[in-house]
Amino acid sequence: ERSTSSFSFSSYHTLDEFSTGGSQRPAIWIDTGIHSREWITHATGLWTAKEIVSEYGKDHILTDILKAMDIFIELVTNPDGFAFTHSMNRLWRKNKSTRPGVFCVGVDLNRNWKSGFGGNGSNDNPCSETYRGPSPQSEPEVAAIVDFISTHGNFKALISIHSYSQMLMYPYGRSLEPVLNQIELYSLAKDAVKALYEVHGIKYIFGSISTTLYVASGITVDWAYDNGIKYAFSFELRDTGRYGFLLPATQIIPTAQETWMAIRTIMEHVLNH
Ligand code: ING
Ligand code: ZN
Repeated sequence: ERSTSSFSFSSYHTLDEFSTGGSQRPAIWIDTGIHSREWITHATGLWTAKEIVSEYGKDHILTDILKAMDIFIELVTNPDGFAFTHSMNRLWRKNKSTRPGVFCVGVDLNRNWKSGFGGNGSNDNPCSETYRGPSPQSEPEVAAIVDFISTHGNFKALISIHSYSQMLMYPYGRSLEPVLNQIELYSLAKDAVKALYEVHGIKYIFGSISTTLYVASGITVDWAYDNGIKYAFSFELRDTGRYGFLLPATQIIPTAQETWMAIRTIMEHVLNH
């Protein structure tokens, strides 16, 4: 049982690995905070890391998962944006990249991925909140993940955590076309949402991104799916808009507890398939 910070991009930008040994075991990726203002996601990821470490050896399902697979969590996926939400603008979403001759700051890191880059539901205007950037993976935050996951070569699941809206979704975002295993993903999402509901009675809706929310191109989970990660999910955590991004601190632990049960359901399925 160990939890190690296996490498870091900067003091702020670290990846946590949970592993019981082996090498290049089948792995599960979780990222939080790709949009800096979605503070409940970082908090949920941190609580999840604590839960994984403290429940290993006690929770039989988690123990079985960790005996066969490794879990990686990137908590602060957009470090510059996150710092800016503390110092200047609590509602900043994008990263903080600047380019010569471009007046507006920042790229939407959930539009900068190669799959469907430039398609519907992304924007080529640098001043837009969904600006996709000049080219696929132009942003170091995205390029680092692409490089890490591709080099590793054995990721089976990817879970990208956003807020808010109370949804659990799978590809595609870029089109209404169903993925090949959409029946399996639908039924797994249904089970995960049920496990979540049983904790505190919070209702999530689920389905593909494009049919549940809206069409969005160049997104993390479409890239994962297109690169062979057949269990690719995106959460939108609490709430449904009363507090939105400014979710009160009293809801952090309940949100993390219920989200964990959904994540655990997904991991258990991945272990058995
Ligand atoms: N909404 C997401 C956004 O990037 C989303 C919706 C999630 C799209 C997952 C695609 C994949 O527009 C928020 N709240 O960030
Ligand atoms: Zn988001």
